[in-house]
Amino acid sequence: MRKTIIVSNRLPVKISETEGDYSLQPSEGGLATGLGSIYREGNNIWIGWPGQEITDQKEQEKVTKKLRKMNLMPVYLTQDEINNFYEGFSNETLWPVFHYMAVYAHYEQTYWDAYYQVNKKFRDIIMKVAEPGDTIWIHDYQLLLLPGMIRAEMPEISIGFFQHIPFPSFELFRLIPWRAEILEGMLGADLMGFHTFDDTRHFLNAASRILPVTTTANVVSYNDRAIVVETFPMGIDYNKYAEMGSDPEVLQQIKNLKENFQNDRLVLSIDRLDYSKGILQRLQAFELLLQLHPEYIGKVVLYMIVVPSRDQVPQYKELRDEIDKQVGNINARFRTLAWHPIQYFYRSFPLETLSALYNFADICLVTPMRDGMNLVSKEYVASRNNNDGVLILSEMAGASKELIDAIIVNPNNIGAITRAIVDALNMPLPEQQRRMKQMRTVVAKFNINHWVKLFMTRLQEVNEMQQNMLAR
Ligand code: GDG
Repeated sequence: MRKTIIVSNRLPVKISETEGDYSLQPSEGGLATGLGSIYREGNNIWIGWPGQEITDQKEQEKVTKKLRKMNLMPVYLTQDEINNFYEGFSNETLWPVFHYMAVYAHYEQTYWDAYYQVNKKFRDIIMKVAEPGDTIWIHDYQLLLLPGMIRAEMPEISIGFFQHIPFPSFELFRLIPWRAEILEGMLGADLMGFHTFDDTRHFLNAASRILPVTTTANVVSYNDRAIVVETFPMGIDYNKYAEMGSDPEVLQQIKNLKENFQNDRLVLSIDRLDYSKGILQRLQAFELLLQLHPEYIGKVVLYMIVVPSRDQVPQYKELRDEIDKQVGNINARFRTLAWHPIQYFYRSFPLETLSALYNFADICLVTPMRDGMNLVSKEYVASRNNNDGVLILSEMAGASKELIDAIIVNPNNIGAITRAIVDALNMPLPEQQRRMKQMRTVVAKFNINHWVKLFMTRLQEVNEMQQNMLAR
């Protein structure tokens, strides 16, 4: 029977260990939910790193057994591989360049070597299970070489690739010393997907400038194959967020928030710690708001959650220290006896708390410098069952191409963010509702299931086209 193989760096599972006993919990992320309908079926499978270093072979066998029961298959990484492939090439080379922060990029041969080797490791494991007629869907920037490596082994297999982060303009991409190898790897796929039309265009442009290929509209001709490159903006599990608003635990937390912030308007900000998220600029805009509009002192609160991430890496640690400093300064400068301008949390929260905040916040402030899509903006919209509330969204987030009824801002323009907050605070309810309704229609329709179906259907069509071309 033909099967589908999903491949991503991380498996959709959380592993916890107590005294040598490993317990596995499925993760609740959007991608895991969307792809759940695929990998849990029949003999389909999801291949990836379980997210924890397990060196002992016996332990590995135990965990593998448990994972296999969930249709998951592990790729175990050593600490060295985690350091050089994941934290190194993926997060210190590709991540900054793809997010237009090239000054943060390190181009290390050891990182590249590990990236190549780990992509090969993934390939070897896939080769153990892949059979002719199967479909393979590979995800994201950690595995850019994998489509090409599989193609070399199985020329006729159907391979889809989706990139969750931006694809930068050619002028940025060309900086990477291994740019040709990366593109060759990606072009092993039959169908390549990005969140936005600009990412798609940038990829096509980079391919045609760097490799001896011909491109027409959205097709790259390379090595006698036609690779289709298209835009698939990813959605969320809309119903989950809409329905969570009536969950008793969420309702209780909303009640608590109402009691704590009786007279305050709440501006919500949720991100992982990352320099691409524009957290410092957001703080500056909020400070400017209080400076230019003292009437909001004592009345507006910025509720800011930063989820810990990579904080052993110097740039991330510096960012964290700088956030601490700015939050401290703003709170010291503007606080009153009864009111704190910024409620800042450096930790993650359960989904119920997030949902309560999405429901309660008057404004959601999402101002990344670059973001592939940005799911927080969509989750806020999906949670607003009363159709009120205002989303302020950076034009650099992929989501801004769909959520055009948000207040769209350039995240580098601090004054514009401040003005957007003022506009949001003063937006009449009918206008809030008009905008929110439009956005909810978009988020509801183009949800995660729609996205998965669209990509898989297109992959099948492209594969049929390839088969016909080969038969000719
Ligand atoms: C990549 C791309 C693209 C956040 N804090 C908590 C928490 N979250 C959840 C949110 C949301 C997710 O994390 C973050 O959304 P992103 O859009 O940043 O997704 P990533 O997977 O990190 O990033 C991005 C995405 O892929 C999809 O293609 O949009 O551009 O960088 O779902 O709700 N969840 C919980 N507690 C928290 O404190 N439980």
